[in-house]
Amino acid sequence: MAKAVQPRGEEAEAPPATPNRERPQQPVRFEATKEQLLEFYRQMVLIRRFEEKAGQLYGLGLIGGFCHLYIGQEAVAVGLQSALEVGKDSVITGYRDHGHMLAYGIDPKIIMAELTGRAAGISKGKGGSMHMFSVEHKFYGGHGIVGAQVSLGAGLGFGHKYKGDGGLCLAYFGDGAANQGQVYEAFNMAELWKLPVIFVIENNQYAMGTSVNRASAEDQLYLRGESFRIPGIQVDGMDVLAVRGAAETAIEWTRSGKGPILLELKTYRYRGHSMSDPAKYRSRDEVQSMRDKSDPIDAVKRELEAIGVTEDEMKAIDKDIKTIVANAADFAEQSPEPDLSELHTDVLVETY
Ligand SMILES: Cc1ncc(C[n+]2csc(CCOP(=O)(O)OP(=O)(O)O)c2C)c(N)n1
Ligand SMILES: [Mg+2]
Repeated sequence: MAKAVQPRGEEAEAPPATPNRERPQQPVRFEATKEQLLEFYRQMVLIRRFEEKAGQLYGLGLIGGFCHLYIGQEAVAVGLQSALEVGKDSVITGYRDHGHMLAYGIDPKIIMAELTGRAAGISKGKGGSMHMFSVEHKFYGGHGIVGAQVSLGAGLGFGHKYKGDGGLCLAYFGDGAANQGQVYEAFNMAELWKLPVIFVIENNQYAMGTSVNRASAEDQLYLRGESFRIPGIQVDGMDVLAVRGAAETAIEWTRSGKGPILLELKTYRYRGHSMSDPAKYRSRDEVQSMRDKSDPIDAVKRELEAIGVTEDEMKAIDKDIKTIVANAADFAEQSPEPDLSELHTDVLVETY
């Protein structure tokens, strides 16, 4: 016979929901060598300057459609992807994807050319900002449907396990996407089948104009995997060394066959949601205060200073990046648009 429902407050004390579960180690902040730290700095400055330039080109009408910038979030992609094995592991993300491509060492010229819709672009100029893709790097997009990349990421993880290729999938999504239903179906399957997937919530505090606290009953997003037995870790996403440290822990967990893990990266986007965001939902002071107190590039600069890297050495990197970005913009402006015949190619998914 079914047990009568107990009135609230009178139930016997519940046992812990998930007893005797193994938990990952608390991550330790990564101890980077001077070379590694300089490389993190270089990549983060590249992303920042690239995105600023993309914003300018958009303003000039050279980039059309949607364009979501990654400024403020640089430490996330750089810290996480620096720990992956390019070509073995796969990466998938949403539409805010330029930084993830750059962090993978993909040529800024062909990323910028994609933004301006040129044939030399990484998706042949037909994907644009939201649909960057590189089979060679196992970088599977660039997706405009909020949350869809999470299910696809579980599928990529399934592929790694099925083929036994030793790879894992890093599936990024936002704090807004974390409230999407399919995310939890993907979580369930991923844990049930112990898929090698690192789910990464880039919590930049806003989903378009809605803050996390307005939209999320549980705003500690790293807990969102708990009911699926997926362990979660909250990470300072403005500190590239903390991010890299968390990546090490997550990779160790996932590669050793323990199944998925969830990382919540606390970060912040400085610019609007997209280029057409009037930004009425937050104050200028809030943004300025984040820039002043928590900027991820300033933080790496301080680390570099502490180990004796001079201002001049950093300026030399900045100069180099300026040239790389200027060349990428020139290339993206001058290279030809796709041929009209390309209108009818790549429309359906083919073998890849
Ligand atoms: C299924 C679906 N619903 C709604 C949208 C419209 N939309 C685009 S971005 C976005 C907000 C997502 O925010 P978040 O996941 O936090 O990512 P962020 O933009 O902050 O990187 C919404 C609602 C969409 N693209 N797809
Ligand atoms: Mg967000």
